[in-house]
Amino acid sequence: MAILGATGAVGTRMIQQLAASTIPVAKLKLLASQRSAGKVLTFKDQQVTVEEAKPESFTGVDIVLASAGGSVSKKFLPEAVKRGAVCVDNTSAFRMEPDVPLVVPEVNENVLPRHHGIIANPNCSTIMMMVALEPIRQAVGLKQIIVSTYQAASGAGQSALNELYSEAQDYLDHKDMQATIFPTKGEPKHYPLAFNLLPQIDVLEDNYYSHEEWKMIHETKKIMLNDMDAPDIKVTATCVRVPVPISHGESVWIDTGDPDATVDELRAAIDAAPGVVLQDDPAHQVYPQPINATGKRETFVGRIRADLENPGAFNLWIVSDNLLKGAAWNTVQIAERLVAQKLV
Ligand code: A2P
Ligand code: 11C
Repeated sequence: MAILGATGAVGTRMIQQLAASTIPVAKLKLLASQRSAGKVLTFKDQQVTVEEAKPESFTGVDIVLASAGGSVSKKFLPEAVKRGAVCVDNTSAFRMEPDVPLVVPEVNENVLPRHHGIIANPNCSTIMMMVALEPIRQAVGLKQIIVSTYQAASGAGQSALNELYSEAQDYLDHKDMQATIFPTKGEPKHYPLAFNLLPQIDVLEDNYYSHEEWKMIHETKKIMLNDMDAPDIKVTATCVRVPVPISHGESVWIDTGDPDATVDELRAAIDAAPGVVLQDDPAHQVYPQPINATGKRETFVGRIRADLENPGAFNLWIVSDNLLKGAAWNTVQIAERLVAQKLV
């Protein structure tokens, strides 16, 4: 196996998740940029030296887990496929290609056999929403989703997380905060995230939606309905970066289309589903929080309330570790399913 982007916020967690997975790993290659070549990382009880990624790095590799950015995936994954590897890609590079399955194993593992060498891991904020809403869709139906996200700094990578910490320190030291990354690299303006909220994740498109919002809309349709433009579930999103290090939160309004649906039915559906934990005890102030979800593979759901004026509609609060279920764990989980289904 190989991990491309092994030194990053997601890559380092892929190493841990792989070590804890059911996949038998005979040999692991850790690949990153030239900057990290020679660095030594630990996999299980072995010391593994990081290598600079090159097309030849993938010779003899069965499975590649990639999280080194879209352009790096575009450059290397076709080379890996050419050399016989199956790639699970955590970037957005191939997600919308029709022959690339976009997979959340709890929801649509059935599309895995259609792969042609590349399987895409969805965006973190989409994955957690799918794990929470698919059981509701199956039990009572799903016609519409309106989501507002509260996304952690680590979604933008390790250097962005470091920037949040240094800004927070500067703020507390009464110094000017130095913003160079948020809202997103490559934009002309940067704003501090510490003690702030930024309603922009990724670039703003011509219609003024951010690319992150676009992903939530179209990835949801591709995962749930197998068609990125399917009209059967209406989706709209507002994505906001919050000064939380790890774990995204989402406030989600849904219309199930069933005016007789009840909170108890939603709770029962979530309680019975894999990968999602009901954490909803208002009498005892129990609800999901990023601080508690961090380090866990599951997605947590609470604050389930019926919309008081729209029968069949509900509000929910969803939290999950964006680096684990949102990225490293979902990627390793896909690889586990590929091995179990003998698709590698
Ligand atoms: P490196 O540490 O050598 O820069 P993050 O998402 O936390 O920002 O991490 C990005 C990951 O992608 C890191 O492992 C980084 O390696 C890797 N990476 C960045 N550019 C390249 C590249 N051109 N080739 C291979 N890996 C890359
Ligand atoms: C963020 N959701 O929080 C993004 C990170 O398409 O895989 C993941 C981007 C992606 O910034």
